[in-house]
Amino acid sequence: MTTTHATPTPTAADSGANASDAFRASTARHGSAGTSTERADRLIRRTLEAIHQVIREEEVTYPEFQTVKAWLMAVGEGGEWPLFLDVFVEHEVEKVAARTQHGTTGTIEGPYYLPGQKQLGAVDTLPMRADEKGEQLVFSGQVRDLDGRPLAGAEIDFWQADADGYYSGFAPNLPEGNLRGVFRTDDDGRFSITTIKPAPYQIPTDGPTGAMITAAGWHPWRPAHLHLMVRADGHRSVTTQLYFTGGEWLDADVASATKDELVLDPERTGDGWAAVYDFELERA
Ligand code: MBD
Ligand code: FE
Repeated sequence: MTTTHATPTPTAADSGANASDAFRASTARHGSAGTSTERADRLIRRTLEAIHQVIREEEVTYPEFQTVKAWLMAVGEGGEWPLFLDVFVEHEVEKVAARTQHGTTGTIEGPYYLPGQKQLGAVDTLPMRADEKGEQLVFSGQVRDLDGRPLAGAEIDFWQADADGYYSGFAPNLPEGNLRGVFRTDDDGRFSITTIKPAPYQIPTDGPTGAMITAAGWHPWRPAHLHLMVRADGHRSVTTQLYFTGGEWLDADVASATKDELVLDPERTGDGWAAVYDFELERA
């Protein structure tokens, strides 16, 4: 990541608080499970048992326990629960959900989706600054059903980081809606998105999630990626991400969210790159 840009470096507290607000606003979208007492008993008990087992087997000390308690408080105070949970836990929830999903492979949504973005055409350019940094990327493809029939009027809800690895709405000094938009496929189910190649993403190093990563000697990086939700009437939506072949951190994603089927192989064009990916949706 470059740190040479003139704008202030986003702080973990800013993006954590914004991610917490975005999550609260999204509960309508995700719904919340009407969990039975039996289910709650089972899940809570098994989670606590797993923690107790680590304490026994690793002979966790009082100072270690108090350190964890202080850290858990800091995660809440910094608004980093969405970030922490989406980086370190969501991938397993997604893999369970994927067991029943056919068609295009999904992966985690992460903490930086914002609904209600600008509606764009089938062949369109993502909203970006006049001087947006980064190499041009034209990302195109087709949305089909599982029988190969094109899905006209399908929505591709698209968001990505900029060439410095920052997301609009979560880092300061980025225009609202920057590098976010909803494309709609043409009569043949096709789309073409003009954008810039994003940079790898670094978990904020100045917050509690970053402190945990440092304490454990891990690295805070995700490979460069594009986020998408693909929706079509009568079909099950898919939430996924696309990566770039040969990209840094592709084999070591801190969020464990890469999958072999989700790696683009862009070709050089005159003034940038072109990548193609088709989506297949199953009936709802
Ligand atoms: C991201 O950009 C992201 O996609 C995920 C899953 C977690 C943190 C930052
Ligand atoms: Fe991301």
